[in-house]
Amino acid sequence: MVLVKHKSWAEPYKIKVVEPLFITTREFREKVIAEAGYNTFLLRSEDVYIDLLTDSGTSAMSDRQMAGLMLGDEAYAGSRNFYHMEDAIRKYYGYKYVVPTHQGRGAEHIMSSILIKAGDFIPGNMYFTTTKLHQELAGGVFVDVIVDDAHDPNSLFPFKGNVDLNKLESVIKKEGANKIPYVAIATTVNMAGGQPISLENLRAVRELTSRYGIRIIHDMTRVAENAFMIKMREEPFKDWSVAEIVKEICSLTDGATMSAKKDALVSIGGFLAVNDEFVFEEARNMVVIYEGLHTYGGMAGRDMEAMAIGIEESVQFDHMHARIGQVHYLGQKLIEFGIPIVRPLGTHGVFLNAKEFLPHIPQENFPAQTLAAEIYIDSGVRSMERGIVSAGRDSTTGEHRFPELELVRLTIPRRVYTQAHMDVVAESVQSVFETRQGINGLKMVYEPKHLRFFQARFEKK
Ligand code: P71
Repeated sequence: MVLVKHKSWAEPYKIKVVEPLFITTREFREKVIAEAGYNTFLLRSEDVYIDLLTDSGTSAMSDRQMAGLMLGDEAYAGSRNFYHMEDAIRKYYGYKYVVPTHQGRGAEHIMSSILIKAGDFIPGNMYFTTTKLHQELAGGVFVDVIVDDAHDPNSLFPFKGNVDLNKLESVIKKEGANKIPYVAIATTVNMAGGQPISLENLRAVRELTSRYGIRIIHDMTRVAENAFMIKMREEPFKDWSVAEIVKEICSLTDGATMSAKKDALVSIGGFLAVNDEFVFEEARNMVVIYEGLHTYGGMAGRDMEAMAIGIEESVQFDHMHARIGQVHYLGQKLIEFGIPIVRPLGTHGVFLNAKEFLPHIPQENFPAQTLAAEIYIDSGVRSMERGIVSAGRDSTTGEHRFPELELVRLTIPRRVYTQAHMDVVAESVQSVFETRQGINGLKMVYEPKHLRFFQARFEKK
């Protein structure tokens, strides 16, 4: 492990290739965001200056990964890159059986279809949009059992990804263990602000679920980021390596779904991994229907090679230190400017608290959606709504869900932007904050049936 001798961190790489950025005018941005229905998902990427929509598939590859692309074995069956990827998953995550998919939601689809039957309940540490939708499509109902602190943007609790064990045990007692195919544990919790779960809590969840014979399925999309936070914040593990903590987390669960577009530093890809041979057999049957053969699952050979290398890079201490250091640099600036954000800072982005930022806009007029559009207009910085639009409608009543957290996510791709970009972002958020009184809300004029936030359209109220 690299010893940290100085207070400051620096990126553990130098830049070999650059991609130019273009700055547009405010007038142009006002026009294109209106044309995009005030939805940042509907903007063209070339009209964006600094793109903080997501950290998904947007990270920079290393020269080793790029070299790996050239080693792509594009055979239809049995590509050598599949076996490299499988070896890396076994080595760093420890799961026995691997089924590749095109991305995370492909794995969620298969896992949910195999394990969930109509009338089941899936307790978890907060919902994620695609995960919950696949649980519902399989006939299940998601039940939130995360600690209350996770719903409070001002709570400074260091492990807001933790499960409230009393809530979990009440659900098990109320519904019966036979109605709970698994407990869904995410590392980190995206919708709470990229918040980690502690190892102590995960061990307690394991102990409780084992008593009732219930599985734990792990959404391991940002597991290495979670492991880094455990190392930093959880005393007993301060001398463990990130890799050791990652392995320990995985060993406390029965299987996982992964969007490799985040931690694993690739543009596309994912997998599901399990220790149970029966689930593996079922998943191998399903993958050929929906994703591709069981040795590529929708990925090219080159993608699998880049993933194998990316997994190894993701657990390096100095990589994670710089990655999360950059997120915290931006967050700290915003705190100094007095901007309301979710605290403590998480791992993959900074989350603005739109309810406090725009207190005069009622939640039904979409304060976070409005704020994301205003930041784009101010500077060309693209962010993402994570509030009432993302929460969707209640599947039984058809009414909007009104989540406690009404957030705008400034998500940082890995190894892509510099501290100077972060300064520009912070200054833009500050200038929108100074003019917040003059900002009005939106009304929704088009609403798709599923995952509405991707394609919904709005007009100024
Ligand atoms: C993110 C994404 C991508 C995304 C997905 C849905 C709405 C908006 C943006 C994807 C995740 C994730 C977690 C914890 C599963 C997926 C799905 N996140 N679990 O944060 O964060 O993976 O995109 O590869 O299908 O921008 P997938």
